[in-house]
Amino acid sequence: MDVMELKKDVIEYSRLIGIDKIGFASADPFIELKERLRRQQELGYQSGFEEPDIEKRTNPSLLLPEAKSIIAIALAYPSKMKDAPRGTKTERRGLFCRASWGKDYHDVLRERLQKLEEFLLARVPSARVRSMADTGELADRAVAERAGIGWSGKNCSIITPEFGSYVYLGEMITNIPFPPDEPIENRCGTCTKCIDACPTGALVQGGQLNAQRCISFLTQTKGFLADEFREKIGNRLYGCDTCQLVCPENKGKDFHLHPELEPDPEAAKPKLVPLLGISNREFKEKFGAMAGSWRGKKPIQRNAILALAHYKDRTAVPHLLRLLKEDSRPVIRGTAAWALGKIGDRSAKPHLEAARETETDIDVIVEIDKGLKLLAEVKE
Ligand code: B12
Ligand code: SF4
Ligand code: SF4
Repeated sequence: MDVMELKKDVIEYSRLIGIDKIGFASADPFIELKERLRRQQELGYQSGFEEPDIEKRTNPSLLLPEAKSIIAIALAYPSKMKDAPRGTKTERRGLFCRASWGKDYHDVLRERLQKLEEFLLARVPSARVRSMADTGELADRAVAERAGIGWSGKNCSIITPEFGSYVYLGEMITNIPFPPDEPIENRCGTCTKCIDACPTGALVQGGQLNAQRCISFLTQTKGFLADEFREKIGNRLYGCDTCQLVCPENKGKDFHLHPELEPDPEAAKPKLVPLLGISNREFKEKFGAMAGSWRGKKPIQRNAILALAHYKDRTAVPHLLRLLKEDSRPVIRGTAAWALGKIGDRSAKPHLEAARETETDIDVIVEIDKGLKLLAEVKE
């Protein structure tokens, strides 16, 4: 087998099936990353969404015996929405981050990787392969960095010279000794725009994230959001793009190479009030195919309530009162109570007081008290 020739063929085939960038790396253990992951764990900086087994994360041969190389792939996604609907004072809208626009990228990458596997196996029937994207054990960014897909930016993202950081990453471990590519030069230089722009100070220093403070993570939690973050979340329903939007390397980068990654504007930027009363079925129909729905309806609805509070949208008051009285989920009742206080419409006061009498959930009572206190501070 001529591995140079095979590598050339794999690259050529990858273009045919809509892979925008491909790189090859050795399957050696990721020593530096191992230390990094341990440190992040010790500091309590992880999100909890990562694979917990650090050995598996950093030693590809534990995932595929005889692992010799890793093929890294990247697919570019759009950063601008065509015909984006605009929110108005009476019809406010929330926002899903760009990585949730269009069809769930896990499905899109899985399909590309499967085609690549089939191609390789047809050429080398004895090949062993194992593919993953996001939900696998490996750190996709560390693989992409080693394979020369892009550099690791101070905002933590892998930045490609061609598509900026708006790329999804995936990889395939193989037992074929493909010649590796070289990592590429880091172009961040003295820039610190992402660190300066992060609303919560989650980027504690270049390339180091405290995920517990990252809005992207916070939008995906299911409980009450800590008070200090409630205003910072703005109108984000899922994810956060701030540290990518301010990045000069992303300037003018907006690629529309895959029809399935085009957003449905009404789903990517939905009206907030209708989200409060959406049924499970409607939610699944409208948002079910998007990556941003993976945690279900509750976090999105909680975030929609916080977004309405952020806008101080008085048209939402009757809807929030209904949630306070009728919703079976304490997080929704409590967040609605706080939002009513934040919006500052004093007509909500007797309703909050009545709910204070009948509410049995201690966490919700705490939120009702916060709502009443906020209302008491409202100037006539
Ligand atoms: C957990 C997770 C999250 C968590 C934590 C993110 C984080 N930065 O750790 C949360 C929920 C916050 C999150 C948010 C986002 N995520 Co995410 N997430 C993951 C996941 C599942 C694991 C990441 C992980 O292991 N983190 C641990 C840290 C330590 O490692 P890392 O950042 O991945 O790797 C780098 C560092 O370790 C660094 N490093 C290693 N050693 C050292 C030493 C020094 C001194 C320094 C400076 C750095 C350094 O180099 C590595 C390579 O760049 C990956 C998929 C996967 N399986 O890898 C997707 C992934 C990283 N996420 C992705 C995306 C798109 C996002 C968001 C942009 C989504 C959004 N718009 O909201 C944000 C970006 C937030 C940010 N600034 O990082 C993409 C990244 C694509 C890209 N171009 O980089 C991935 C790869 C998913 C995918 N397959 O496409 N995510
Ligand atoms: S995704 Fe948002 S909150 Fe997280 S590091 Fe970037 S700017 Fe900060
Ligand atoms: S904003 Fe500046 S420092 Fe941050 S990732 Fe982009 S180039 Fe690097």
